[in-house]
Amino acid sequence: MKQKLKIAIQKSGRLNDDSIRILKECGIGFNDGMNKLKAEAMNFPLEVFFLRDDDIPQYVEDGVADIGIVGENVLLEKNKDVKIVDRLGFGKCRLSIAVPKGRKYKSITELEGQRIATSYPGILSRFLKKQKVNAEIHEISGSVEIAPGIGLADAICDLVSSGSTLFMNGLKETEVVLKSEAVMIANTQLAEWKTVLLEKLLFRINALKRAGNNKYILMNAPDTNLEKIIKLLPGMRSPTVLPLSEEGWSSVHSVVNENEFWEIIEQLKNLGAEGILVIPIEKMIV
Ligand code: PRT
Ligand code: ZN
Repeated sequence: MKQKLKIAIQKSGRLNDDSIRILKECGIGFNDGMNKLKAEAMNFPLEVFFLRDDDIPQYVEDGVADIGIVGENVLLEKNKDVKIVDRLGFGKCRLSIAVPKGRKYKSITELEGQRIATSYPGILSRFLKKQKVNAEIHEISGSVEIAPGIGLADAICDLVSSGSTLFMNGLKETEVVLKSEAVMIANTQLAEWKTVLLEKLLFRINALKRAGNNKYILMNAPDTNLEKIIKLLPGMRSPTVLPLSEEGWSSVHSVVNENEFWEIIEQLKNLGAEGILVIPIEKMIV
């Protein structure tokens, strides 16, 4: 039997869909049927384990799985000996402290001696220690946001994404303890052949990430401003320039980074570029 790399992903929950999607977009197909513990990939030597996210760091540390996809918040809470090999750009959230909306709050020193409910006692206690604040940490496993309302705590420390859960429970965010996203973790002592497979996988993931951050753009440009337009568009090596059948105009193609995108479009328009088309890129290999 061919040797396989073993990856652990969340069985169900917020990271499940995106973890499966990223592998599929890397060309790795598998049956992700319900109630399955594991699946064999069809076109990559990979075995996929479906687990609870909380268990993934331990499985990777022990080498039961070689790699795994997990929220950085879970990883830091579990404090296991694994390494982060890539940040995946999904599952973004922050771990924040929140207090009742009506309470006046100026600084973290006001939490001295107070009760804070959280499912992240490890991360929170390290954070408070750094801030030189002594508080009573109450560990609860779910529905943390109701703790102040029922008199269990004065503040909470929980994951936030849109902020609507805090809002609905009459709470306001006061400190960001951690910014988190899904990360790829790996066992620290992978065999050479496993490292080779991991590198292959990361190469594909990076092609996806790069593509997601870039757009392919095409436009008609007046030849009079062609040089200035080309200077704005670095492209992969340099932009493609093709003559239009109408004299004095060219078609220019290039790749533009999302962060600079709107600024560049403005400048292109000012230089007389017309018919600008922007197209998503599926994969980008440099
Ligand atoms: O069953 P299993 O143990 O595997 O899953 P789980 O229930 O422990 O985790 P799950 O699926 O809820 O979340 C998995 C991971 O998704 C987390 O560890 C984070 O890394 C990431 N993530 C991203 C989030 C959120 N955003 C998020 N908003 N995890 C939880 N939330 C919760 C938060 O706890 C709060 O209850 O959503 C609520 C707040 O959301 P907003 O949008 O109202 O602010
Ligand atoms: Zn969990």
